[in-house]
Amino acid sequence: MPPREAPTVEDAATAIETMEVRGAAKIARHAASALGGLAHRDASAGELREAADRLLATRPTAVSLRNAIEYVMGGLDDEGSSETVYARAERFVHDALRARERVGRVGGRLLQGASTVLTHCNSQAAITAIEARHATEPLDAAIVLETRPWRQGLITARQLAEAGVPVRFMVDAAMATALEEVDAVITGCDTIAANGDIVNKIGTALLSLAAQEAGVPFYVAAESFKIDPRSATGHEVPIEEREDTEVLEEPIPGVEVDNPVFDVTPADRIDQIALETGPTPPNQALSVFESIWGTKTA
Ligand code: RI2
Repeated sequence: MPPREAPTVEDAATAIETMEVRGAAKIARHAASALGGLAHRDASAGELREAADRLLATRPTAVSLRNAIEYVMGGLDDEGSSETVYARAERFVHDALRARERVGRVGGRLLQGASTVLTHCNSQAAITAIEARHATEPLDAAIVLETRPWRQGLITARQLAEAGVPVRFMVDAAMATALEEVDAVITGCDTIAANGDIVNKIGTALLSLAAQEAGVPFYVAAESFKIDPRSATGHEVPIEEREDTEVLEEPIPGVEVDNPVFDVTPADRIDQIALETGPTPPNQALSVFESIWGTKTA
């Protein structure tokens, strides 16, 4: 990460808030880069702490953001300096990208034997896994759900099509119909709770239920920095509520809009999580976090 290319803290915070930069891993890398850039400009410990708070307040659900910030800011502990903060930011960005490649390979192996796979929302970890699977043996199709209200499924559909994967695009409500011909579901996630529940884009919980009913395996692709040791279950993770206008452009008098953008998929509906260390049963994800990040976070 060349320091000159690092965004300013305010630019990074605004880009994350407005979802110009989105995706659990990408927002974590973006925040780490911004802190690294600030540290490189010899910011004081106070300025760095203020910047960390500003970045932390941008999006509440994805623990990847908090883990990245805590890891980078850990450079201030034990006589650390802004130089240590910069070095940690660089290391986080580098390790996060390497972790995604590994997650992709692990996820690709989990999808072996599946000819038609289905995904929801836009997760670079899940896309990397689908691409890895397709590279080993061509898929018949990747079914991509639209993912209301932001329609991030469109980004996924484009990315997979550009990678040469045959894509079929369906509305969210068609998931049960789609599952009749799907061999495996794979999604990303924003947070994995200590018990292995995952928090991902709204609709994932329903998808996991439909997959269970249809007897289709449900996999999650995620880097270990999306594990939240402080949330015992997914229901302790704060769920972001976004603007009403994302759902209903024009208000209707007497109609209230609720727009929760994430939901909780219980651990017992997840077959395996593809972490960078290998396929992991959900209830063992926490021990992977502790072995990788336990001593590195602040
Ligand atoms: P990667 C996204 O959140 C989606 O919920 C996606 O499944 C998750 O982050 C993980 O994405 P949003 O920022 O880190 O679109 O795998 O709200 O790219």
